[in-house]
Amino acid sequence: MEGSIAPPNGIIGTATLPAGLRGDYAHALEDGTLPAEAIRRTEADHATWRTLVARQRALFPGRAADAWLKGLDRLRCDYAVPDLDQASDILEDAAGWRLVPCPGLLPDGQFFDLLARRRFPVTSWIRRPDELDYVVEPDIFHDFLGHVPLLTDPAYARFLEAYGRLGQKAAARGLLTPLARFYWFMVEFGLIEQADDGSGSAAPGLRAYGAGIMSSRAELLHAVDGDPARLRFDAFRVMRSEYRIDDLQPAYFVIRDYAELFEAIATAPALLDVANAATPIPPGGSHPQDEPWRT
Ligand code: HBI
Ligand code: FE
Repeated sequence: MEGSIAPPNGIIGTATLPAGLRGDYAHALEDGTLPAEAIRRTEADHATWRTLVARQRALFPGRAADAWLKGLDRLRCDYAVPDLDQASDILEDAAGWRLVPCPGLLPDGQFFDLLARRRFPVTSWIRRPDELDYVVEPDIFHDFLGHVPLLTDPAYARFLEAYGRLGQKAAARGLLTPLARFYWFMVEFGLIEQADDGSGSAAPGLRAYGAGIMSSRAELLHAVDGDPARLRFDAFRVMRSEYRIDDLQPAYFVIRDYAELFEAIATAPALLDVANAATPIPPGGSHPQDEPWRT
C-alpha cells in the first residue's frame, strides 16, 4: 500500500518492537521520545517534504475534510520539514497538545502514555526521494501531514486523549486488539460526512480525514473517488474488523462528526471484552447489520 503506515505485525498488543526498524532508537529516552539534539535535517529533507506536500495539496480540494484542511493551513508547513516546537505552540493554543519527536513506531505502552498526556509522537526521519510513493514504516510526512492537522480541532483532540487513556487501561487487560482496530479504521482511515459545498467532489457529502489517507495519493483517490465499501461508523463493528496493512483499504467507516469518536470511546470499555471475543470480520468482509453509507 502506498505510504503504508501500519505498525509491522507484532507491534499491536505487544510491549516490544520488532528488530530492524529504521529510526534512531539508540538515542531514544525512557518515554520513547528523541532529544532535540538527536535530529539532523538536510536541505534534501526539505526538498522531499516540499515535493510530497505539493503533490498531496493538489488533491485536497473536494476530498479533504474542512477541519483537517483548516488545521493544515494553520500549521503553515508547506515549504520545509516542520519545526515541532513551533507547530506545538500552534497546537497548544488550539487544543492543548504538543508534539514530541520519536524514532518511529513505539511500543503500545509508551504510545498510549504519550497520547494520554496530549503528546503526539512524530517520527523524526523523512523518506528518501526514491521512496516518495511507498515507505513501509511511518515517517514524518505520514505522522505530521497525516495526523497533526486535526489536532487543531478540539473535538478530535479530546477524542485522541481519551483514546490514549483507554489504551493504558486496555493494555493492562490485554485488550489492545479491538482498540488497535479502532485506531486503524478511525484515526488512520476515517471518512466524515460533510455538507456538500458544490466543490465538485467525486463523492458529494463525503470527505477524508484519516492520516493514512491524507498522506497517500493512491489511498486518497481510492477512498473518496473510488468505489470501496463505505459503512456508517459503528464502534463495535470497527472493533471486530480485521484489516490488511499492505494494500488499499477495501472498506472505510464514515462518521457524522468528530464528537462521535469521543462518544464511542466513552462507551468502549464495555465493548472491548465482547469485541475481543467476537468472531472477527475479515478485511472487506460484510456483516448483516452493516449500514452502507450513502450521500
Ligand atoms: N507508535 N509512533 C507510533 N505511532 C503509531 O501510530 C503507533 C505506535 N505504536 C503502536 C501503534 N501505533 C498501534 O498499536 C496503534 O494501532 C495503537
Ligand atoms: Fe499513523
